[in-house]
Amino acid sequence: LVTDSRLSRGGSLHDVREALRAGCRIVQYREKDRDTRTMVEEAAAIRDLCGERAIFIVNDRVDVALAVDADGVHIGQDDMPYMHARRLMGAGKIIGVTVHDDVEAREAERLGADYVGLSPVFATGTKSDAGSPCGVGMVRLARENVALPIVAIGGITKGNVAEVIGAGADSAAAISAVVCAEDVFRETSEFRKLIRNNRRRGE
Ligand code: TZP
Ligand code: MG
Repeated sequence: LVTDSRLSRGGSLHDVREALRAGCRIVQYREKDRDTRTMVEEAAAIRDLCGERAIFIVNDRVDVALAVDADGVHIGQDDMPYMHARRLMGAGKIIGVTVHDDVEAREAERLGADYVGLSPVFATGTKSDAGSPCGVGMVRLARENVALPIVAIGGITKGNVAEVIGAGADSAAAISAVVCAEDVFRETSEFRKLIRNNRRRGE
């Protein structure tokens, strides 16, 4: 689950609670127009909800991730460069990097990233500067090129998640498909089932 209070119906804390109850294992706190104090307060609350049950990642903000002792941070190609983020976060924390193709994925792996977020796989209205969709073919190509976990993001729905996982993504991140749903618990449960049932086995 990636949070988005602008799209959420019941608020991000509600979304996280429901998603965790349905078995979501990774939560990313993503807010684009919050002041820093609010971000730290919300991130701390979500970190507490995640506890030992789920990995907690903060989007963009290394300072917020450090302030609340999150498990990691997610950085885009225009965010803090990987090496600086690593120096600040330390060796024990998770750093995920957004990539748009196999070349960027290989570079993220070379630098030492812990996972890549391949983005956007499909068209999305949630992130205006996401760029053009790379498609399921790029999931396959990235899979052939990196051993790192690949998280697919961008326009992921229950209708396409099986194909994305089947193409080699290790997991999928959804915003609108989950937080805009009437029942976040049910939606997350259904996503979980689709992901579990379509993982490539033994690869
Ligand atoms: N990064 C790449 S696409 C995207 C982000 C944060 C938005 C994904 O949102 P949705 O609603 O799941 O398409
Ligand atoms: Mg970013």
